[in-house]
Amino acid sequence: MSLLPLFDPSLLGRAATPALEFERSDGTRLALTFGDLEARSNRLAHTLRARGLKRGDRLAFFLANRVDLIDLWLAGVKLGLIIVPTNVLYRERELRHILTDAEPTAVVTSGDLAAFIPAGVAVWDVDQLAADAAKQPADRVAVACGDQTPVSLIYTSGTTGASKGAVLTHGNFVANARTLVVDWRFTSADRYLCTLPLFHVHGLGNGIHCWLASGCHMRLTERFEHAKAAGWFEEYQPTVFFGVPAMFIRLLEIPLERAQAIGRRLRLAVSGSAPLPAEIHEKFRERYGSVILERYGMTETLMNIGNPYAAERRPGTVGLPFSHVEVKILDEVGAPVADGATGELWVRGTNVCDGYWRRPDATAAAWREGWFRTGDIGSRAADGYITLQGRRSDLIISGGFNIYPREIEEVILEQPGVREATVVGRPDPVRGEVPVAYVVVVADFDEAALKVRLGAQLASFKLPRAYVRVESLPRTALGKIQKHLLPPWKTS
Ligand code: MCA
Ligand code: AMP
Repeated sequence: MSLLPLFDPSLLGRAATPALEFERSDGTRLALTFGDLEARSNRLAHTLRARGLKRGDRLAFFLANRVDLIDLWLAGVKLGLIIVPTNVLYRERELRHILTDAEPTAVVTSGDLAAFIPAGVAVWDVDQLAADAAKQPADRVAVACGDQTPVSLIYTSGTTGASKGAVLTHGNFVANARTLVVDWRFTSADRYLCTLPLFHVHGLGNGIHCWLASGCHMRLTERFEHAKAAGWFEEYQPTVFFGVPAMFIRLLEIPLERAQAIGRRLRLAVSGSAPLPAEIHEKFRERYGSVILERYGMTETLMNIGNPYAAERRPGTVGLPFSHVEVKILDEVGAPVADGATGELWVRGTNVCDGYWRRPDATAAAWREGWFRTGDIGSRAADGYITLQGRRSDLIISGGFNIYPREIEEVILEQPGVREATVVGRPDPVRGEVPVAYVVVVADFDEAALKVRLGAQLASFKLPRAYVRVESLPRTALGKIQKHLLPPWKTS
């Protein structure tokens, strides 16, 4: 089944019902019905078709949250396009890799962001596209798509450093959304507050799809701004909120009485994308009277494991496999581990994509007989609850955004005066982890120039919080850096 029949009870069946209120960072708003969304995406689909796009073509976007992004996603679904989301915080270097690999016909962006797009890539201005679309008819354009039809190429690094496009199909997203809507008891009466970025599967595959599949109401913001969060919750009175742990940590700053009033309306708060400390789970319950439901997913697999809606939501665990997912935990030689023992999680199900874009080698390394190797390490308790304990790779997750140290190390090593460099994650009270660089420098090293170089080439969340100078990096006899032997980093 394609995504469109999942959305049609809302797009067509509830056409006159208010669907969405979008709030820009400047405070201005736009309210739309489901019928408006249907018409806008049809007009855009006509425009995209007139610009030559056809089934299977890639179309990238580099945009902050805005309604045009939803139009683009729906138009892509209707035309059988493969939409390539990119993180709005990326800079030219990061975009170049994705855009070279995905070979999209064009990248849709806004005027303020266009300067970051590498030369040689066709750039379509989002406002121009919308102006063209407004002149098109509103009748539906739809190309036949099925379970296996790719709908998105989302870049992720898997268990290795090089970013690869996970080829997600209509069937993958349908399986994910159907399960979440049922398990998390979405109804058209819900009010969902979406502050997550729509270029990741958390905001897109969970947020947008649960909203469209259930026909509930959504308030979308341009981004999460913690200073505004209390006001958003109080005014909108959401029944559902999805966030990364950094957002829940920020929400603890809201005064108790206001938090209690917000909590009385909130029937479901879901955390994912990074580990939620048990202490935050508890503090949120105390403050809001709401027990966070923590779940675990990946770009390649969408959602795999989650705490139950109607039974114990156990702090520090990610819960039980979703109904469409099988999970096995294997040791280093590939044998299943006993309850309580630690191993690597493998998953299988209709949610799991079939492979990476044009990377048969990486696909063969990560998939085996339909099972996907997650790179996440964990254990299962006797009653089935799964706890994650870390990853096989040295991935850093900061505020829910993934950071691969090697990418930062490469840019640092391009700086004159740096002889050696390594980057590790260090604990941070809000973002979970932040990157810290350890550098071995020669006399003419210029730290200020290095910061300028990194700021120009990497997304802001990847910039090291500190540069610790060391005489040498601890290495094994074979020359591999032993990150665990690096001296601790002190904040002050
Ligand atoms: C942060 N910034 C942003 C955004 N988020 N800019 C534009 N759009 C955003 N969404 C920038 C800010 O401008 C600032 O940049 C810097 O990042 C930090 O902002 P700050 O206000 O200090 O934010 P914070 O309170 O630390 O919170 C950060 C955050 C952000 C809002 C929690 O990290 C975030 O949106 N995380 C969501 C990540 C996510 O959706 N991950 C899902 C991955 P400057 O420093 O230049 O001023 S999907 C996944 O992992 C799997 C499948 C799963 O399981 O879900
Ligand atoms: P991504 O590649 O952006 O899809 O990130 C997926 C990774 O995020 C997973 O492999 C996990 O390491 C991590 N992750 C997602 N949800 C959780 C969670 N609830 N607890 C711990 N780690 C998580």
